[in-house]
Amino acid sequence: MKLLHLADLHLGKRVNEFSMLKEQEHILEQVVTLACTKGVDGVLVAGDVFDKTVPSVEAVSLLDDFLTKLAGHHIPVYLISGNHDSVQRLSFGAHLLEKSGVYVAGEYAGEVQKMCVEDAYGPVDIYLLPFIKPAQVRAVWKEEAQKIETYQEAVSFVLQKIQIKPEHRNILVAHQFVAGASVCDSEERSVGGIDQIDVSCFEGFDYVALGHLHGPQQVGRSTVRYAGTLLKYSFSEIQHHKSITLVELGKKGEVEVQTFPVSPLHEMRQLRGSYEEITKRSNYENTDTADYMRIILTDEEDIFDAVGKLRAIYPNLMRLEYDNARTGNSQMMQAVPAVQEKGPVELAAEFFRMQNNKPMEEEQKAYLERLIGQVWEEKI
Ligand SMILES: [Mn+2]
Repeated sequence: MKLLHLADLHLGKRVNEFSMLKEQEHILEQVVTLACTKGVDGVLVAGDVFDKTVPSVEAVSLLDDFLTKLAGHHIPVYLISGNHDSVQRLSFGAHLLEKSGVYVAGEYAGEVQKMCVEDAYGPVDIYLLPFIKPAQVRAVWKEEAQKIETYQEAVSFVLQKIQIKPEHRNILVAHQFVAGASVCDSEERSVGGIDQIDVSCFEGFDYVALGHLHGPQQVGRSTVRYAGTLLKYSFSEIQHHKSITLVELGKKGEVEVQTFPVSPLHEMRQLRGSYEEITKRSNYENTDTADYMRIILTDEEDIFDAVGKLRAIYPNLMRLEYDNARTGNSQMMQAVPAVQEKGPVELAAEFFRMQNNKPMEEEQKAYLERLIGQVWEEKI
């Protein structure tokens, strides 16, 4: 059985104010083509279908188009909601869609949706677990789950409720943050890593199709995998090789994972140099100037209307920065990842120290930690 594994489509996303709709349309066409040429038996979409809980009309019609095309080729789709999706909106028409072979698990209401399919080697059970938080699990299971506080406990609890048949081949589609995986700037993760779960939660599943983290990667074993986004959504992803994951199940215990590179309309890249170097024809004439650009100018003097002038050459200039003695940007830019690695409590504590000239007390820190945790937890 062959299945495509996709995740984090983020339809409707804007990157540095540039709409990604045309790119997304282009890349989804590649998905449909690959699905047809490989003769797949289904497409798994592991959450974050839309970028916003209230997606734009264009984003909705892009998904509509994609699902209609796959249904037209009689390729079933198994789709879950991610932390960016609105459960209710994604679930709209779910029962009607099932008739066309589109299975949507929008909301976790106590049962993990299970789809049973079959091939020459026997049954395959596909479990669809939407993005869950501890509070949701407590709300559904009441007393039984009152002690659940962490994501780890919540996901373990929910998965233990599933009576998987060990003789079947079992697939799980999920949208969570598995500890040990590498992260990038376009993801929305919780504070202080409280949303992390351990890969051991997934024992018993032959393949785990994950969404949430945007870099394609395996976690723990080759059969627990983040498909990653199909496009680069931040400059921290310049080095990523975005791809479509194809999973092939043979008889029980045989799982093969392959990736197929995708090509966007425009690449994302970074240039650094003086205005003169960057605008010199011989330096750009053999390059794709329509790429999404981040340009770092090293001139000591600001260039008048640099963005306007540079866009005459690089129409898709997304970000312009200066790195010179005045901005001290080289230091600043090194500082940026350091800031991003810090949790909000740590950042708040630093700010507190700057404001008050004394460090935050342990009690204050603990209070803040609790408060931030609660805010994240209750945020739906
Ligand atoms: Mn995402």
